[in-house]
Amino acid sequence: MSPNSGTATAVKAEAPPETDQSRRPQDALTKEDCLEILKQLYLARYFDVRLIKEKKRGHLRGTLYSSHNQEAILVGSLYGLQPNDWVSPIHRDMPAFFLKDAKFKWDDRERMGLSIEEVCAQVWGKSGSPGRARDNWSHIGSRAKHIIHSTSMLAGTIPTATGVAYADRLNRGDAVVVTLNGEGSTAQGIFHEAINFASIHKLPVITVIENNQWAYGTPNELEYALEDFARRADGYGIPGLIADGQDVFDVYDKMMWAVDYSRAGKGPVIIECKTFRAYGHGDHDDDRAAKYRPKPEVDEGRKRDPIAVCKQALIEKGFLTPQEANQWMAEGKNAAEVSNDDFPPEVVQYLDRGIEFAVASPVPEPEEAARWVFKENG
Ligand SMILES: Cc1ncc(C[n+]2csc(CCOP(=O)(O)OP(=O)(O)O)c2C)c(N)n1
Ligand SMILES: [Mg+2]
Repeated sequence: MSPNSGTATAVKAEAPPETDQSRRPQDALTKEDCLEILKQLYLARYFDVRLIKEKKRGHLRGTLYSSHNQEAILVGSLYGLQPNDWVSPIHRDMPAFFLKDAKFKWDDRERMGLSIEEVCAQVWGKSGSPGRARDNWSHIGSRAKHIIHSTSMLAGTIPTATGVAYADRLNRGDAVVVTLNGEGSTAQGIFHEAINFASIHKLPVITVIENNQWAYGTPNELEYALEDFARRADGYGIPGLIADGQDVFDVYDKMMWAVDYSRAGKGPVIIECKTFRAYGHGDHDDDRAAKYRPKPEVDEGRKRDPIAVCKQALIEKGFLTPQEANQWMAEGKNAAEVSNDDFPPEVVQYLDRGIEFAVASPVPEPEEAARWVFKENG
């Protein structure tokens, strides 16, 4: 008897329309949407370069995990979600905390994302922040805003996301849960356990893998033996899509396909977004990374800046003239080379407001250190 015989039929996931160019979700986006998407890319980039500058000036403590060159993954994954959908960002995804549900309402404190004030206060370690200076910057979340708390344990958020999706289904909800992870996380056993469970129970968990080709000092070829990471999905009988992580509209297309699929109750999806880590693992690793990654590899990986790729797409869509595209030129520049004039003024003002709030916010009282460790009385 062949080991493959038996009564169970092989699970076959619906084929994703990776080659179908006639029905792209991006083609339904209005000009206003597309310009907002470009602005959100600027916003994510400006957050990153501004924090690098603030840290160099000695205004910040803690490690900075740059999302430079990976912004299209954040914006493209989040833009089409419903407010009640859940997201689970990790260390490299700081802008995701304020980009969730930001579409046209950055300043609305009621929206289903953290405000720029809360996120900046978290980075500055102040009491006006969700974490109240008790932990690393990126270790924030909000149950009320449907953001799963990030942790240091790589892949640790995927089982949590699976549990959130399971609970939502039991409560007859229609939310999808989007987890963002580096490709390094996928070597954890819990990655397999969580996705296996989600696929068996057809839970709406969309796992975005930001494949930036490095996990700290470990390159892709020492992380997995497949050509495309997305093929791991085959082992769970679920779709595994590949997106161009530099192209916000390609990420959006793959994400919207996955959202439709998962929301319809068909189960989880993995989306591998191919990109490249711009700097070291964190700013403490920049000098070492310059030695363990050959310069030609870094130049190649950063050649297609997501802001430039988006502008080109908008020109082709007829939503931007070449003159308008040249108005702000942040692309291709490191934090040290870029100035406020390279960004739309509203982007700079938005961050200014967050930073002003953070700086003015007090540090927590010393008595707080012993609070929220054990169950509080009353
Ligand atoms: C379970 C676990 N193992 C190791 C670490 C230490 N660590 C933190 S980030 C990191 C590399 C992560 O690489 P990747 O998942 O590709 O994300 P990237 O930093 O490239 O965005 C490692 C090894 C950890 N936090 N958790
Ligand atoms: Mg990585």
